[in-house]
Parts: sequence; C-alpha cells; structure tokens
Amino acid sequence: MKIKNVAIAVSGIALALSLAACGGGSTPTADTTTPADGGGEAPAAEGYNLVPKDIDGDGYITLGFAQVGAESGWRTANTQSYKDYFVEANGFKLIFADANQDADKQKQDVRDLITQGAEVIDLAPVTDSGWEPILEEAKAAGIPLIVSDRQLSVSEDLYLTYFGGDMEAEGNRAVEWLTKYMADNSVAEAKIVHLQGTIGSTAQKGRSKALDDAVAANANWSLVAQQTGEFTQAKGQEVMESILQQNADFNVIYSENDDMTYGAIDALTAAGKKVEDYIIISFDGNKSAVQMVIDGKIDVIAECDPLLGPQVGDLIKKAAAGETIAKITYSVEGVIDSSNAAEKITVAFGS
Ligand code: GYE
Repeated sequence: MKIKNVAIAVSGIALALSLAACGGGSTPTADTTTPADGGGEAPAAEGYNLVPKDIDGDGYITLGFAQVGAESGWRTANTQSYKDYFVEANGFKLIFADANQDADKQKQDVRDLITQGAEVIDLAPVTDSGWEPILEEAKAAGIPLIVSDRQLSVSEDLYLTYFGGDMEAEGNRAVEWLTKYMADNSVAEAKIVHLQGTIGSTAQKGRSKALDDAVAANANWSLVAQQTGEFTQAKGQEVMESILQQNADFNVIYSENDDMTYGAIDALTAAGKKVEDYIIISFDGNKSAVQMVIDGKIDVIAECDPLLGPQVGDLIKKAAAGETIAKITYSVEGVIDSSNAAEKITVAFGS
C-alpha cells in the first residue's frame, strides 16, 4: 500500500510537469506508470479514487466530452470554451459527442467515448436520471468521470466531481429579485407565465423549484401557465403564441433561458403587445439578452456561466497531480438588471 501511494504521488507530479511542459510548447513526456485506479491515501475527490491520467502514454490526456446538444446560445459558448481549451498546447486532446438533446443517445455517447479512447469523461447530462449503469461501466473501465453544467441524481462514488451552476440558487436569485421589484414598484400581484427548460434536466428542476416554492409561499403570486419550451427560441415562441391565443391574463414571464425569452418576446411583439408592459425574467446572460436589459425589454437575468472548459481543465490538472479536489464546485453567479447591465455587457458571453 505504501509503495503504491508513493508511485501515485510521483506519477502525479510527473504528469503535472508534463502538462506544464505542454503549455510551454516543449515535447510532453509520457506518463505510463500510474495504475488504472489511484487508490492512494487521499481520494481524488470525496468517495472516489480514479485519477485522470495519460493512459495510452501519448503525452496528452484525452477528454471525452458528452455534450447536451446545440439548443441555445449558452450551449454554443459552452462547447466553444471546451474546443478552445482542450487542445494539445494545454496538454489535452478532445473527443466531442453531441447528444442532440436526446438523453438515450447521450448514454450511448458515453459508452462510445470509452471505446474511442477517452481517458477522462466530462458528462453534461441532458437529464439527471438513469445514469447508474453507464457510470458503473465507466468506472469499471478505469475512466474517471466528471459531471459539468447540470447535476445528476446518483451516489457520489460514481463520479469524480461536479462543476457548474447551482440551478436552484439561480432560481432563488430571480425570485428574490421579483419580490423586491414588486415591493419597490407597488406591483400587487404576480400572474406568471412560466417557460420551463428541458424537463428532467437539473437546470429546469432547480429553476422551476425556486419559482414553485415562491408561488406556494406568496398568496399574491400565481401560475397562469407552466410549459416547457425545451430551452430553444423556436419552442419558446411557439408556447408563448399559444398562451397569447388563449387570451391569458399575465404580467410576469419567468423564462428559464435567454433563447426561450427571445422567442417569447417575438411572440408578444407579433401579437401587438408592448414588451415593456411585462416583467420579464430570464436566465443565462448572453450578450444580446444583456442588451435587451439595457433596452428595457428584459428586466432581470439570473446569470449562468457557460465558460466552463478552462475551469474543468484546471480541476483535471489538479486531480492528475494528486490533489484532492472538491466534490462540488458551483460557478460564481449573480443577477443582471438595469443597475449593472452596462458594466456586465462588456464581459458577457456569446452574441
Ligand atoms: O441555461 C440553457 C441551456 O444547462 C445551464 O442549458 C444549462 C442550460 C442553459 O440550454 O440555455
């Protein structure tokens, strides 16, 4: 046991050095000494011992990224941040799999990444359930698995670490903003149209829970409609069109991402409604959405950071070097409204 620990520590340092060397442009040294399972005294992260490493000895860690799809501006920025970061100059290679928002396809994607030679897998799960068998397969194959962007309802011994937003906290920030806005502006009632994201994703579950809880707690808040727009602009527009056709009476739109918000705003405009007459709450913080806050169309955006590639890369390097990393790391996020939009647009992602 002791000898094994020393070997792991040394190989971890060797890999860290080889990754650092890659950054500097020199030829990386292969690390072939680490056994498949870390198994050292300090776990890679709580309840989990597999350590990311260069299994095939080609000098790079190959990341298999099981991505959700290409449904939104957030997603485009997220994918790009992985493609930009996981390159040989940073000590990595990337195999990219797009699940096209299909949870079943994504399960096969993870299996394929294992057979294609991924040395660590990053899973951004479409939905949060049914993952145990696949995660066990990855573990049995000695491939550490990172969860990013959306969380999973599985026990913590099945994955190394989670990195991404705290979706319920994002929802709570939006709800707190609305509570204060109503008090400051003497708005007596919130009659809410709720556009939900992909049902069963933690992005939807957390953001929806925050609103459902607030509606239950406030007698003057009610849900006029609650329907999924699947995180896309087209579906957001379609759902809002049908709500408008039913002549629903509402003054608040709680839309779980910017793309559905764009669709809803298009539907309002096409129906001859004045966008400024509604309190519009959105999530993410794409540059065009922040511009809409400046223009007075969107009232508040609960931020969600898509630029996860370098941050996940950092965690992988730390774990590879033998450090114990946090089981969960939430992105630092706030809200964007008229008070800070001019400053936030200068650093906003996307277009
Ligand atoms: O808010 C939405 C995307 O999972 C946080 O997915 C992500 C969400 C994001 O489609 O725009």
